[in-house]
Amino acid sequence: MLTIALSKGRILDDTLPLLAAAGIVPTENPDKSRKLIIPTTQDDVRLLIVRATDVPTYVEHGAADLGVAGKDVLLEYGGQGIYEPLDLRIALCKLMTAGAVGAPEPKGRLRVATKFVNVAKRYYAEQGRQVDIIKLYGSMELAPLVGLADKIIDVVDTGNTLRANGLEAQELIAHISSRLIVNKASMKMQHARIQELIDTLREAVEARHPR
Ligand code: PRT
Ligand code: MG
Repeated sequence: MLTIALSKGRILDDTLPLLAAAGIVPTENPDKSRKLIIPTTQDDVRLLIVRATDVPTYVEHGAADLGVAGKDVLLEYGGQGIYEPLDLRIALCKLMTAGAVGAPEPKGRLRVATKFVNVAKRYYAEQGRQVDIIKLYGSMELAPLVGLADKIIDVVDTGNTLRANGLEAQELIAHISSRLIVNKASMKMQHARIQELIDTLREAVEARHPR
C-alpha cells in the first residue's frame, strides 16, 4: 500500500491532476467527502486528508509514504527525516515580511507576529537583528493594526489580503511552491514503485507547469 498525505484546498486541487497523470484518481471527491482516508482507482494507493502543516509529520513518522507540502511548511517544520525529490510547481506564493503602509521602522526591538516562528528566528538571526517573535495561528494581518506587532511574516500571493488591511509586503524571504515529500524508509523499502511514481509526476509537472 502507498499512502499519500495531502491537505484540502489549493494543494489538493492542484495535485489531483498530477496524480491523475499517474493513473491515481480518488474514488470519491475528497472536497465533498467527510472521510479522511480516500481510496483511489489504484487498489494499493490511498490518500490521507490532513492539515497542511501536519503533512510533514505524517510523512516523517511513516504514517504516510508520500505527501505534498508547501515549502513554507517544510522550512518551518525542519526535520531531517524526509526526502524532497520533486518541486510540483503548484500553489505558488512568497514568504514575506509585511508591515503597516508608511509605518516607520521601530527604534527598539522589532516585534514580529507569525505562525512561521522557526523561519522568523532564522531570518532575523542571519541579519543579526534582535526581535521578539509572537506566535499566532492565523489572521496575522491583524497584529500590526492593533499594536500586537510591528511586522508579520506570512505567505503572500496576490497581496490583496495585505492591501485590504492597510499593510504592504516588504522583504522577500523565499519563493514558495509545493513539494513532493517522501518518507526515507519508504524510499528504501519501496524504491522501484516510488521512483516510478516520482518520474511520472515529474513528466506531468513538466507538461502542466513548464518553466
Ligand atoms: O488553511 P489552514 O490553516 O488549514 O492551513 P494553510 O493556510 O497552511 O493551508 P492552505 O491550504 O491555505 O495553504 C497550503 C499551501 O498553499 C501553503 O502552505 C502555501 O505553500 C500555499 N499557498 C499559496 C498559500 C497561498 N498561496 C496563500 N495565498 N497559502 C496561504 N495563502 C493565504 C495567506 O496566508 C494569506 O492569508 O492567503 C492569504 C494571502 O493571499 P493573497 O492572495 O491575498 O496575497
Ligand atoms: Mg489557509
